[in-house]
Amino acid sequence: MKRVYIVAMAVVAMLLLGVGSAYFSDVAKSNGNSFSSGEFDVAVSKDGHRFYDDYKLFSFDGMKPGDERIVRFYVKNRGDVPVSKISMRLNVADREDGKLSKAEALVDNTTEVGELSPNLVITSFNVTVGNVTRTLSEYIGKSLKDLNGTDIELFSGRLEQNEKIEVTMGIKFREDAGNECQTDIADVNMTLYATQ
Ligand SMILES: [Ca+2]
Ligand SMILES: [Ca+2]
Repeated sequence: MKRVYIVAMAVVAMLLLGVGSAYFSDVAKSNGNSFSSGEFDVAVSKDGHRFYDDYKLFSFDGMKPGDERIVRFYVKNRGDVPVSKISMRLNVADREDGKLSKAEALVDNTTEVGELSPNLVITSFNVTVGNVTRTLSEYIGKSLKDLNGTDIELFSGRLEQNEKIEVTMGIKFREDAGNECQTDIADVNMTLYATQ
């Protein structure tokens, strides 16, 4: 058994030497080559048909505790270079809408800062590409305030030109939110980062 092994090794070594001592040669030419850069562009859409570089996706007004809304949007690769990763960062700012309401004034002593975003909670979070849906369960149960400034990876893989992803987020106004949230506004800016 041991001998067979040694013989085999010797054959391999000889074959390798043979490759190094070949005398064949050949020349091929290639002229007129060039590099050009492709376009790298992602865009966002509310309906999945018309896409924009900058677009307001939602405005939910007059919400009351217990209300739930679905945010749905699409991100498309509009360029001709494949996208390998898309992430999203939310920038959330809380403000009061003018002066405090009567009931609010009794419990809210911060007139400049609103209290809404800690009371808006993610109830569902899905990303669909083609017919595959992935749930981003690690963010469910977190508030918009918790997600403020966090980089959320929406997609990783290969998104070709004109392919898109669909993102849906369920957001619920906590049932136990207090009067300090009345007439408050949470401004949400969303930035989508795409990587080649
Ligand atoms: Ca306040
Ligand atoms: Ca308030």
